[in-house]
Amino acid sequence: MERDSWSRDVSRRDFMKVCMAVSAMLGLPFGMAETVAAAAMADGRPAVIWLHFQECTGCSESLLRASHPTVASLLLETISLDYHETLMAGAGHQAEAALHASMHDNHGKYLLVVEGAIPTRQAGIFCKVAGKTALESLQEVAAGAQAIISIGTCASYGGIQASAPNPTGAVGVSDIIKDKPVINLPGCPPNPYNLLSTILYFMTFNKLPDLDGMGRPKFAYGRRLHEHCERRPHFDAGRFAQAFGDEGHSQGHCLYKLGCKGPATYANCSVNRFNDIGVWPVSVGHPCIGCTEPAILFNTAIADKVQIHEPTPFDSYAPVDLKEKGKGPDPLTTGIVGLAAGSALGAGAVVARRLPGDSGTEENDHGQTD
Ligand code: FSX
Ligand code: SF4
Ligand code: F3S
Repeated sequence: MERDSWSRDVSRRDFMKVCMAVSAMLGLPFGMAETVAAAAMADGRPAVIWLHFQECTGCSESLLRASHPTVASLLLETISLDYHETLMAGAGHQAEAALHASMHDNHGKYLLVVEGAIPTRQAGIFCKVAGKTALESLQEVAAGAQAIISIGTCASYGGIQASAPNPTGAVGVSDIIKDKPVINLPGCPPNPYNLLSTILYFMTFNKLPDLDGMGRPKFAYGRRLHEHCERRPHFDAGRFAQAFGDEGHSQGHCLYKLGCKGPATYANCSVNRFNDIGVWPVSVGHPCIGCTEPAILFNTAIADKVQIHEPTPFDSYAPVDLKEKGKGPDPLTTGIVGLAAGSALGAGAVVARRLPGDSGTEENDHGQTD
């Protein structure tokens, strides 16, 4: 049975547009948007308990800051958010009562969303809510959950709290909970569309989407964002910003030499952008810092270049014309590009060290300084 109206905040038209976007993101066949919409409109919204541990609340902020059509409105009307420490009106014993009522009434059926890392050192005393450690709360609430969504890099892998020397022994949910399905939605913060898509997928098919080896849904984290970056033609042509504010930077050239981690970062930011106004870090001139990758985020200096092991084909934008007057590489570097055809990164890095304005630092074919 469906509800007969959707929402005061979101028109039916915007609702269907979001369902179509979500269906496309999920890689569902054309026409499945209606099925997704029907699942979202069905009675019996899934109960969701949202716990906060060691984090900055940026995941919730990112969700609530989403603009028109409001992803937050869609999400909050699709689910029954029974407990969320920073959003709920209740506090103290009233909040605890709401948590335990939901756990009791929806035992085995609720979704648990965890935001933040879990400290494990000294029995987890570094994070306590309502007299219980994060470790105790997680174990207690996870026991009755149908599935768990770790939102953000902190809940997925420990995030900034787990960076060296990790004084509190912070870890992600899947390091502790082994007997429940756990899906990781890393990002610091993650894109709220990835949460909405995951929940709508769960409501439509009553199961979690396919995951990669790091517990991330393949629909969102299946490809490196470098493959779809709008600066990629510049990368392939060997045109790099050498410093923040230089001519290349202001002309939108590739940010690899400023430390962009896009070639090693699995995420859909370059396609599924933020804030519904089409922005993402690289589009506004900041190198990707690899916020979905635990091995990179807070473990690699922002200016360090990532090693590129498998150059990926560029498949979403037309190649830049290398002969464009006054802008392309010189004939020598063009020749190098030709010789290295099929190895885009190698070509880009080799060309880059010959561009005017380079500091002269020698780089190997993987873009790392010798
Ligand atoms: Fe913050 Fe969330 Fe980063 Fe962590 O996002 S944006 S520190 S991933 O848990 O609140
Ligand atoms: Fe885009 Fe970064 Fe790749 Fe350059 S290195 S093409 S800025 S993702
Ligand atoms: Fe994070 Fe890089 Fe996307 S920093 S938001 S994965 S562009």
